[in-house]
Amino acid sequence: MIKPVISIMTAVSVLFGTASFGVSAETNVCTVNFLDFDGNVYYSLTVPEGQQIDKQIISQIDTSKLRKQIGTRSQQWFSEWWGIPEYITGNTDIKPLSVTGTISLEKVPDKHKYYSKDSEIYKDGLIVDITLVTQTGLDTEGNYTTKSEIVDISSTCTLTPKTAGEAFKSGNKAVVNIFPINSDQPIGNYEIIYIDGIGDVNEDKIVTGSDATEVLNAYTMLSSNPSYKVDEAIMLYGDMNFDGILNGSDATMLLQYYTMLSSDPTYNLDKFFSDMNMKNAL
Ligand SMILES: [Ca+2]
Ligand SMILES: [Ca+2]
Repeated sequence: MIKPVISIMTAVSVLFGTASFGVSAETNVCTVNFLDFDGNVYYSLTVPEGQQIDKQIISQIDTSKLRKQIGTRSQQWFSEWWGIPEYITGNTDIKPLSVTGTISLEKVPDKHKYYSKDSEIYKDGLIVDITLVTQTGLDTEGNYTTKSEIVDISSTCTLTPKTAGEAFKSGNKAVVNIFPINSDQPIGNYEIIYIDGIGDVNEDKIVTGSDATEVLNAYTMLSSNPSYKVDEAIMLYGDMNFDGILNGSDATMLLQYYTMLSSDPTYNLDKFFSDMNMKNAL
């Protein structure tokens, strides 16, 4: 009675053993290549056919070097691996998805003319964008699908020089460089000029009520006598609204500026023109 059982057990054991041997001999080992953005092998591992890739191994692949500078304005970096099969059935290439960021200077600041060396360099009007193109997958024809967004980084950019004092240290013209945050490469630059003496029609290097009075007097003379020859300095420094003619508005503005200056010694013409929203002073 016992013998047949042993015989069957032996047969099962042999059969099992043979079957087992057969599987290991015939199981293929597949190479799984993780590619870089250019299609070169970045990381490689082997997986027995029919097996899954250990997710932990995938998460431990150092992707920090999957970063590529494209020209001076763009960078491409890794976001995720695309299309990892659940079971590996043959040699497999796995492509990376990426995000490409391109920085662009859309507009330099509005203000190009400065009237005080105490001013900060104004940033108003500056537009610097980063366009982010994120790959979301591959379509059936093998093309990347993407989504885009534009991020305004203007507020984090810095201007050099920072002040009109630095800019006009050795002349009345200067170039301002625009730097994106954490970058030592400017994204662009623009020229600024310094215009001295506006408002100081009597050329004593200070704007006071006397300057406003002189402008008002000249305007009064001009009103009653159109052929009245306005003093050159009054015309040059007293046309406060830059419209090319001398009138009551100029005297009023000059008086307003003098009033502001009297109550706040740090006030200056650049602040004044900015407060007055004087576009033609830019
Ligand atoms: Ca003066
Ligand atoms: Ca005027």
